[in-house]
Amino acid sequence: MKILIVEDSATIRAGMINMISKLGHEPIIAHSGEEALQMIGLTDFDMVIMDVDMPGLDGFETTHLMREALNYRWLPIVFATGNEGDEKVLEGIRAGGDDYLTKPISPTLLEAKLIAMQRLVVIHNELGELNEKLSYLSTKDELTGLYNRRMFSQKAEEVVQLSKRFNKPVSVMMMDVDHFKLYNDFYGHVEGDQCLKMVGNCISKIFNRKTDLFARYGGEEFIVLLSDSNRYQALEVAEKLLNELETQGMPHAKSTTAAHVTVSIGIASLNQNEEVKLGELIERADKNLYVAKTSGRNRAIA
Ligand code: GH3
Ligand code: MG
Ligand code: MG
Ligand code: MG
Ligand code: MG
Repeated sequence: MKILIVEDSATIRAGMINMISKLGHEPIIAHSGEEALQMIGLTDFDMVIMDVDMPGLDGFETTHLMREALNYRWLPIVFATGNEGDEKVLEGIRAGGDDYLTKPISPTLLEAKLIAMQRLVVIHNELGELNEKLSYLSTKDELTGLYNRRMFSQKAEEVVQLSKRFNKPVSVMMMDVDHFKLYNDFYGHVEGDQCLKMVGNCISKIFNRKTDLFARYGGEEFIVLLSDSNRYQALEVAEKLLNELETQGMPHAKSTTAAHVTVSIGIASLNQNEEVKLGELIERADKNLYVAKTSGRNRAIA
């Protein structure tokens, strides 16, 4: 571990540097609370041993400010108190300290505290990674890497509200892979998954404006929200997607629509001055999707 020693006394500093180095850790020095605070963000360390009594900012004030500067990212802080008594210990823990050592510091106790803190750091980092994974999983669809339905709904609602406020058009596109059951039955589920990935890739390629929002909505269904686009503009991009799928030309031997994998698209647009919610737009897009399906598939209906 890289251990930041915040200590104004040269004698105590020298002793701590010696002990910490012997235990195989790397000591980093700050001569005052102010210096320690300046180091945040510039120097990397895993733990802090903080003197309490210092001229200028004392250990408690420094801890408080350090926690703030770290934006509450956790970092173990262990106080090194003199023999000021139990009240000081309580005050230190309240100020944000995780543990304390009493001066003169016993090398054995220092070693014990470092082991305990290192264990906490490991657990903390593991939790942090898990948390990151979880928040990723809660927004993305694992197969295609596109947003999932949850994330889409969350973001799309905001876009629709903003569009209404600024009186801009917005369009929703529902798309569904044609004869996908037959695809799975003929090629198998693994190939079926590859097919969905391909469709996902085409969608990311075609809907490439920064404001385009798209997601895997469910099984073989995808959804797109186009900001600042009316039904004609939406139809135009939808055609581009149909063409892109044709260019990709992934064979679909069992499709009665085309020799390649195709999708059907239903579009609904929020017209200027119209008061509708995202849910109603999606419903309307779904109805047009049904029309696209029943009128021959591989097409967009708005
Ligand atoms: P249509 O052209 O009318 O849309 O017909 P379809 O066969 O595509 O529609 P249907 O709803 O009957 O079948 C959808 C199929 O999609 C059934 C389901 O097993 C399959 N499916 C849904 N999710 C996945 C997935 O993640 N992977 C694979 N391989 N198949 C999936
Ligand atoms: Mg001191
Ligand atoms: Mg479907
Ligand atoms: Mg279906
Ligand atoms: Mg389908």
